[in-house]
Amino acid sequence: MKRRKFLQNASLSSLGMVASASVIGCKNSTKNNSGYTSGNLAIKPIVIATWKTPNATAKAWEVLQNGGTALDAVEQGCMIEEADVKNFSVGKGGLPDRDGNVTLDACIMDKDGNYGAVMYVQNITHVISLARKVMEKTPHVILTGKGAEKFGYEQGFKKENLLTESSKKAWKKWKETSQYKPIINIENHDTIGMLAIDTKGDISGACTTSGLAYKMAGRVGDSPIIGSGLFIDNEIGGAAATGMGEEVLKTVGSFLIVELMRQGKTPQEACEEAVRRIVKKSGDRFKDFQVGFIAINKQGETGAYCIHEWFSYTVYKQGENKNYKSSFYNKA
Ligand code: SD4
Repeated sequence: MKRRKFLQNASLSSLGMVASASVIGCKNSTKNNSGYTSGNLAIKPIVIATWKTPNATAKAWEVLQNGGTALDAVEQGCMIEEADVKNFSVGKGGLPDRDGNVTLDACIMDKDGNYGAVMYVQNITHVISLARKVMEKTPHVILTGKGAEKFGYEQGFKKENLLTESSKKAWKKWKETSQYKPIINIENHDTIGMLAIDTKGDISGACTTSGLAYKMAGRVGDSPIIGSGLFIDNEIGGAAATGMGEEVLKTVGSFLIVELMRQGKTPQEACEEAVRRIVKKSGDRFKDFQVGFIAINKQGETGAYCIHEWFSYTVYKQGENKNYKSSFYNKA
């Protein structure tokens, strides 16, 4: 498992693509923590994602630069992490549950408020695309487990073994003690939540994960649940979460952030309020778990906040792909 420690503002902009990001007028004038002062201008296209995920944001950016929709961008961006076997929290190579089964959760939400999700899916790598199929090809919003898998095969998805040798090895090591206690930032935290604004100014979002490592069989976290792991309102903005899903679920964190932005808070202020809400409700327990949020508003202003140090997020805008260290609550 990886310990996530990233330098503030570490530049990842060597990925080569130089963009002609356009700007549109807006009333807000706010400096946000990704170093962008909007003045009277809003920025698009733009993509923001949880953790250090420069390849995913680069892919999304490429889609946006070619005039693609925010929906295509977030799907294709997330697919990069799903296929990356070195990411132990997403897709193929994700760490398994206690029984050694890799089970995936994902959701996607578009500019019109449409939403699709899959939960507890085995044997299919690109669950973000499966979630999109649920949204676009079924009368439903959520499919789970075997039903989702069956639908996937009908849609042409490939059956694959998602448990890689290194994840299997890590699981066997875990079984020696079988201790299930969250260890902040050292545990399984690379879930990707991604938000994008396209050249038309429309917002979409996606979130995909293998969930907490060594979870109980059948466990589903916040990531595929509308309003918790992800929420988009094209009039206002979007938000996504990472970390201890049980705590995000109890406060419906992403929906809360979008509603706080609707009330006039900046993305940064809204993320901070959502984290404070979780901390307050948890009593002393917050010391033992991590939660991080990212948010974007219609003007392309971004925000991020977490409970404990070392959550980071990646923003691709104006031709630059950068990773930022999030500010955090627990200074103790
Ligand atoms: C979950 N929120 O299943 C996810 C885990 C996560 O980075 O974000 N890991 O609870």
